[in-house]
Amino acid sequence: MAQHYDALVIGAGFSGMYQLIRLREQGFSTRVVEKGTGVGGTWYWNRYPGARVDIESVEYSYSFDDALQQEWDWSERYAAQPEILRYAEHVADRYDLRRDISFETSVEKAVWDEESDRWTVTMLSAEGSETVTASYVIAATGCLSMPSRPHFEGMDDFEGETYWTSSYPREGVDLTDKRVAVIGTGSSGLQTITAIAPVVGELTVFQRTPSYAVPAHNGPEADRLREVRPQYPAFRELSALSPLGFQCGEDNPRVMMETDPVDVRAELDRRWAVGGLCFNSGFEDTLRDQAANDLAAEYVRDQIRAKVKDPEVAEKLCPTTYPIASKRMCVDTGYFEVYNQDNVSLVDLQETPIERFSAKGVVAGGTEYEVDVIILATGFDAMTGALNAIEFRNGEQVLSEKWEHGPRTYLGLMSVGFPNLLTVTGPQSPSVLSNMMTSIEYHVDWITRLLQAQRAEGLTRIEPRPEAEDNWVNTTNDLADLTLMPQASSWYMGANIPGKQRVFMPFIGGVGAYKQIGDGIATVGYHGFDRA
Ligand code: FAD
Ligand code: N01
Repeated sequence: MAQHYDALVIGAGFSGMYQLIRLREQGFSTRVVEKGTGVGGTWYWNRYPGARVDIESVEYSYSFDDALQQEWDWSERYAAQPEILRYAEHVADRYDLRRDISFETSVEKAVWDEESDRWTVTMLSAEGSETVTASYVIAATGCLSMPSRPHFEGMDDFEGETYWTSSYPREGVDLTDKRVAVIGTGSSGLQTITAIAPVVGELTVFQRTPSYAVPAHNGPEADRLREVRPQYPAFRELSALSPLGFQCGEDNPRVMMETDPVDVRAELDRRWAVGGLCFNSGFEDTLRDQAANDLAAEYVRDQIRAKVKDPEVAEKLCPTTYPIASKRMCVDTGYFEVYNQDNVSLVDLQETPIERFSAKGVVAGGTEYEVDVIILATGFDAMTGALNAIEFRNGEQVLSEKWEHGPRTYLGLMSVGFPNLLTVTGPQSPSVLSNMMTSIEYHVDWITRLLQAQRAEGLTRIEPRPEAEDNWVNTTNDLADLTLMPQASSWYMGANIPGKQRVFMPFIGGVGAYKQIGDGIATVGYHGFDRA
């Protein structure tokens, strides 16, 4: 007989870990299954040089236990990957999580059984295949956990070392004095480039599309912690109700196009000086009015021009082909200044595309760039990639096939045809448009409350109604269409993956508004769901 669990949780990143804590507290038998050898998810896999958060550490951390937030000291305003991984491991130790986590095990398939209201889940590990059953499957598989690895002709011919930022060796790589190529200039690329430029011999950056980046103004976190700690619960409550899941002082944002240009400039200057992702929160029309967006974008381009000495290189680093903030903005720690170093050069792939890899390096625009190491920072099959990689099946219906033309969910939590399958930060929830920790905690709490309600009411099945899903999908799309977001070829749109349907995947209505909707739906007995 297959082992049975109340809940099977896929993934041991911050979502899966917190889900385990909550379900255990409520007495649900729970097993977590994780591909990696340890906890931490994103922060376990992405060990590339310079990896760090773009949300301040006092916000990008769990809020569910005041004792935890009181005892943990963040060293920096924007913590780096090793510190975040230590934090994840601390949480695993503190709440004794590992005993319910199967590491180095991958969930391959889950099949719904209408008779028993259970999922039969097949997973693979070095020991072979194992089948278990679960009343609920909770996919905590991550929005940015399925790397996108484009193939370049001749990749196998390259005689040097090749690394992907999304699976960078845990022991690190000695790049001292080496000739290094970095392909990709999103957040991962920017952080890698900034971190390795001082140590490598030569650095060649292959850029297809430049990124908008705001300075982090990173530094010690001690003062901020002293300020926040005494009022942490109230501070977290404000974040949970804010548009982005962290606080940007945007309680009363102005309309840029109705504001005196001198005041606009002063506000942008002020936000630039503070640094970080709050740069865009001063005006509510930045993301919906092209003229406002152009002003903010030009402000950032001017900053780039001021930082980079060579005007030609500066222009190449200036993003012009998509609205500012229509891709998640990068938060940098001296990225643009790197191009003032003699050992750093930029190859603009718009002018000279990569033709192939050779034994000695990368060939672009007829030039062979000889290097010892190639680092690829080419991003992720975001939001749906990890979910679609699992065969979720109910009879003839498979989730990845249902989602072929884009994800269809109710609240980003469930999808019609797949009862008792819940997704943490699933598509059509705020997820990647927010401080993910806030969104993760909200979803996990919502799911836990649901499972408690099911148990209390003696119910064993829940599934969204088709009309609720249709309405939610339409709402999500309509909201996105009110903004400039769909104009960008972003991973939010699935545009970075060849053949993937272009559809704006996250819910853009804001974290606070989403919470109010989600709370309301739960409070009235799960409106829009069929329960039995
Ligand atoms: P993940 O951390 O992605 O964990 C999912 C886990 O599921 C992984 O460990 C994976 O191995 C496992 N898994 C997936 N499929 C299977 C399967 N079939 N079987 C078994 N295991 C499986 N967000 C922010 O808000 N702020 C930031 O500053 C920030 N920085 C980021 C930096 C990087 C480099 C990246 C890639 C993302 C960043 N994010 C950030 C987003 C980040 O993914 C979330 O903040 C958060 O860590 C997600 O946690 P999670 O548990 O939901 O998913
Ligand atoms: O991935 P990306 P990422 N040839 O998709 C290029 C989070 N994150 O890992 O834009 C050449 O942004 C691609 O070019 P283009 C954060 O949410 C946060 O950097 O498609 N180039 C692009 O430049 C972020 O948004 C942090 O033209 C190719 C790059 O590779 C998300 O994760 C740090 C190519 C990919 O950029 C993803 O960021 C890291 C090809 N064939 C990640 N294919 C923080 O700072 C792709 N590219 C918190």
